[in-house]
Amino acid sequence: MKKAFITGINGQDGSYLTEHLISMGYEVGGLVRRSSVAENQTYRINHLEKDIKTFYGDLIDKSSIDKALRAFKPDYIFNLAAQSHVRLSFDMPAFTAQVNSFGALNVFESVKEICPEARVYQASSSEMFGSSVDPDNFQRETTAMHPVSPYGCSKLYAYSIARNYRKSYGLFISNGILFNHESPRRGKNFVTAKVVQGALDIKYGRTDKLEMGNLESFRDWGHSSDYTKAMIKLLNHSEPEDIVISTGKAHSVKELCKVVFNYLGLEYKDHVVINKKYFRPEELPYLQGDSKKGRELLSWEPEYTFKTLLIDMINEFEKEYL
Ligand code: NAP
Ligand code: F7E
Repeated sequence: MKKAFITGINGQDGSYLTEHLISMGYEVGGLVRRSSVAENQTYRINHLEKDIKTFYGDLIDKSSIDKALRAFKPDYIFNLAAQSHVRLSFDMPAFTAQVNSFGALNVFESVKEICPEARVYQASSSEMFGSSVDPDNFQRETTAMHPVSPYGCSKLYAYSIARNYRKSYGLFISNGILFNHESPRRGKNFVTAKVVQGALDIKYGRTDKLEMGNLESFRDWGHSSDYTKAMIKLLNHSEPEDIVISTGKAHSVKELCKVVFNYLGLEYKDHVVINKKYFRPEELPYLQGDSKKGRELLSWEPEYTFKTLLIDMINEFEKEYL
């Protein structure tokens, strides 16, 4: 039985990844932070509790990673833990770098010292491309990276040091450069979940308005369940690689609002109001990923489309209103 260890196991991706790994016969362990309100923290993995082994720890505290790796002895490590909110990374740039950059470095150092044979997945992000787009309007593995947020910069450091440790020390570290992916388990302050919840609040008479930021940016949105399957395929590939995972289709935030509100029989223009507080100091205007390399190398295809992703979120969120 292969052993997989996940940092960020109680996050959106960590929970889907755990389900996939268990269904494939892996033994799964993971790192969970100490939280003041423990009751709220593990809701995404409570249903998996009896099948997984969790360790208290924090990426900022290398000794906690060391202890967990020594005890669990993983074959695979998925480094998903991060301060993952781009807008908030402008409010907390140093903390974001501590966790996302130096936290990743801590993981790679621990792997080098304790389990150098383990295969490591680093959760890299399309946010690393920033303002850079190829002339055909896609971003791919070869596209220059010019991040436009503290989050993007922090992830670029982790991506780069992963490649450096691969070459310098022969570690098996792969970067999954994932474009936006969502699900019913998405944090409610990311735009898809915010719009779905806001539209449902309006449909069920709890409010009449939804305050939003920039509606003009474009994102390439996929489903976390599909994308976490690609993570497993990437670590089972014979060589460490850096690959893009995306749907290849860009939609604007405005279009997102339109689709969700229309599905619920509402007109978004009657309810959405702009509040500058949700704008970023610098916006990433356009993301559209070319995942040809990953699809061919890993025989991976997404099952969800933009529309079916949103319907999945609406249906799951709506259960709380019925
Ligand atoms: P998420 O739901 O925000 O989960 C992040 C996880 O990291 C949570 O379990 C969180 O624990 C944990 N964490 C945060 N700081 C930590 C620390 N200092 N030490 C240990 N654990 C810590 O994010 P996600 O959507 O699942 O994304 C997973 C990874 O992929 C992240 O690295 C993210 O940056 C990256 N990524 C995401 C996307 C996307 O669109 N979802 C795209 C590209 C890359 P708490 O619950 O205690 O906060
Ligand atoms: O914003 C716009 C906002 O916060 C998407 C993370 O998973 O994907 C995610 O980062 C867009 C932006 O995701 C609101 O300005 C408008 O243009 O859902 P988001 P993100 O910043 O793209 C990348 C790939 C990651 O790696 C990250 O971890 O929507 N937008 N109005 C808004 N966004 C939010 N959050 N709230 C608004 O009210």
